[in-house]
Amino acid sequence: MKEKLSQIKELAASRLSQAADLKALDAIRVDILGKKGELTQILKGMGALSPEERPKMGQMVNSVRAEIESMLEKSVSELRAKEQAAKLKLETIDVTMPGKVPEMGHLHPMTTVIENIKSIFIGMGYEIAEGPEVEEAYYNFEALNIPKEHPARDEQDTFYIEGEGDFLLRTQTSPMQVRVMESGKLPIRMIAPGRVYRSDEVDATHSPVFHQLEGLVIDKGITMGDLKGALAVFAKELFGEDTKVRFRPHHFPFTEPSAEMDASCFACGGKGCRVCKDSGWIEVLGCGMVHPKVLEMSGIDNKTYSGFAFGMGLERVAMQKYAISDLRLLFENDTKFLKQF
Ligand code: 2NM
Repeated sequence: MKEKLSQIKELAASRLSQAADLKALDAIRVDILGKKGELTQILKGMGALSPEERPKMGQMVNSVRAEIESMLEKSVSELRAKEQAAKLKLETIDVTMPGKVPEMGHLHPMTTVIENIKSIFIGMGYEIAEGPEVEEAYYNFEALNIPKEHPARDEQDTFYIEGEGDFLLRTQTSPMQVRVMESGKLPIRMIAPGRVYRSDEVDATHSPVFHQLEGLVIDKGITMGDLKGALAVFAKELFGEDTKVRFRPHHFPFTEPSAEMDASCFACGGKGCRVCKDSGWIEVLGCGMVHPKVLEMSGIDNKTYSGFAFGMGLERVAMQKYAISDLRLLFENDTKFLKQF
């Protein structure tokens, strides 16, 4: 029995020295010290001993048990320390490593241009009016002096919505201006920015969806002089203090007289370059005095009130400002392109 005890002790020592983790140590504890463990089996076998031998054997078993327990404890704390050290090593942070730089986004060039133009007009006291892109045909055409058989309808034929009523995707933002005129509050000083739609094929200068910004000023005694003054200031703010403007006669159904405004080229100052195609001027917007019939249809007394209006394509402004040669680049959302702005 003595021999058996020292065998158990040796085996325990050798198994403990080989145990790789805390789980293995626990298995050893169960195998040797547990209820069905080897040491317990010996205690159970003590019934066969003589009464004199029994206490001696008991003492020996207990002391072996105590020894194994203390070896176990030592192994447990050693392994714990080892596991802790390994864990700490894994979790070590090298504060000298270069960090991952998060990619910063920025505004789309179209957004920059729109916000830029909006804030110029806000600075001049204009209010912003935004409204539906699906419009009643009346607001998009009739109310702007473009009756059913007018040729201007073909030029900007759009997408009609099937169903009850006469609905379409607006071809300009002027329906919003009609809505503001109809509301009856005067005077008016407003801009209407937003998406508009035309049934055009996509190419370098056309898209079935694009952005427009139109403006409207109505008050007593507004003249073409007010129009020219306001738009000259706008051009200076958009393209620079030295910018000059010129007006060329034009025709729009909703204004009379009508004009197109050019600004002297901001890139070459008017000498002629790639941006202005050697003309020294860039076409910026259409404008005119609101047609008396348009005022009348919206319920404004055209004997007392007059006004001017203007409209511009915002993609064109962005393309000129940033020297972008193909309109499609503004819609493709290719980050290689967008990162340049
Ligand atoms: C343009 C050019 C000229 C315009 C006219 C109106 C309204 F509603 F007052 F009649 N809104 N916008 C206008 C005038 C738009 O775009 C090239």
